[in-house]
Amino acid sequence: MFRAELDRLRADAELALSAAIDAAALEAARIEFLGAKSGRLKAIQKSLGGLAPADKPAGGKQFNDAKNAITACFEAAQARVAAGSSGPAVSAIDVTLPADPFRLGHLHPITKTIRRVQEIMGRLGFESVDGPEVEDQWHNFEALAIPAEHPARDPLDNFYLAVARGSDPLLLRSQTSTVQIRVMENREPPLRIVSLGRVYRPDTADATHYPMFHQVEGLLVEPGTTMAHLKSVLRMFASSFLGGDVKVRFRPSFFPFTEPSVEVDMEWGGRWVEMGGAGMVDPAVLEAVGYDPDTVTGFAFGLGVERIAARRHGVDDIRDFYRNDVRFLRQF
Ligand code: FA5
Repeated sequence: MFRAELDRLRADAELALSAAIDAAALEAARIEFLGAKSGRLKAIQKSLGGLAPADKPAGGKQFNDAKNAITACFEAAQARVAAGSSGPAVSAIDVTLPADPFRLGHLHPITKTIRRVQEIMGRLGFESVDGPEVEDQWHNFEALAIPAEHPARDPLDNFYLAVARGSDPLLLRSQTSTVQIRVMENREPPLRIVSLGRVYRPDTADATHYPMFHQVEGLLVEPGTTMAHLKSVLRMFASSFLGGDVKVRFRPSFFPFTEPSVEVDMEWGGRWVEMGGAGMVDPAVLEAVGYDPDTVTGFAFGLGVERIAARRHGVDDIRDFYRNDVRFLRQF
């Protein structure tokens, strides 16, 4: 009993004294434990008299040890408070304060857009495939019926590399239509593929242009395919991606590798914005990859990923996707 009480007293005193952060707290602890009249040590000293005579010598020694330890602890606390230290490390940490928030990162909005497009097109049966960003003239132009004299091949409109394959300078691909060719060269119809990736053009950056951007390319080659299938797939994609109320418009246009060709516009903030091009795969392209244009038909489309992402999230300027301002990026 006596021993247990003494141990508890000693533990309480050491805790109170080492946690005292100023002279007033130290004095309060001194009075509570070491006070000459009603301190807890004094009270326990009185109970020594109640011990059996045989236990008294051991009890007296235990009492003296505890008293010396508490006194030493008091002197150490006194020196610490006098030196202006705010207390031992244990009292400097307030475990009741809320922790620093742990910031989690997340995917870039363009990466999220790419995954969402892949998921929607996947549900329509389109398999996702990749192609290289460094391309040769055949896949970027010639197989797509863009001959050597075509203005689209102008060095001012492309990022040609100082590296050539034979006499053929390589370039950073200017469109994902290259992947149509790569897939058709290696597979037989029927085909439904979608390819999302970076393309490069020396365009001046503005609200709807950037020199590096992403395209989503779709290609379907199946018997009996018509423009009606193309329009349905694009409308279905637009309403899944942007919401049921989006308006889609098809304007007659020209691309060397589709015939007939259309521009695909979507209404954005009260005005129509061009999202991409599309059309029925040109027989010359089917021939270039070794298909028989008399038995095979298909459609293809290419949309700007930054533009559809901007339309979806109400972003006015696609340059914001690449400014790396976390206040902007955190919103997605
Ligand atoms: C093409 O690139 C064709 N390959 C599309 C195509 C594919 C047509 C298959 C027919 C069949 P165009 O150059 O129009 O087409 O570019 C397509 C889309 O890419 C544009 O509508 C636009 O949304 C986006 N785009 C073009 N240039 C930029 C740019 N500098 N920055 C951001 N987006 C761009």
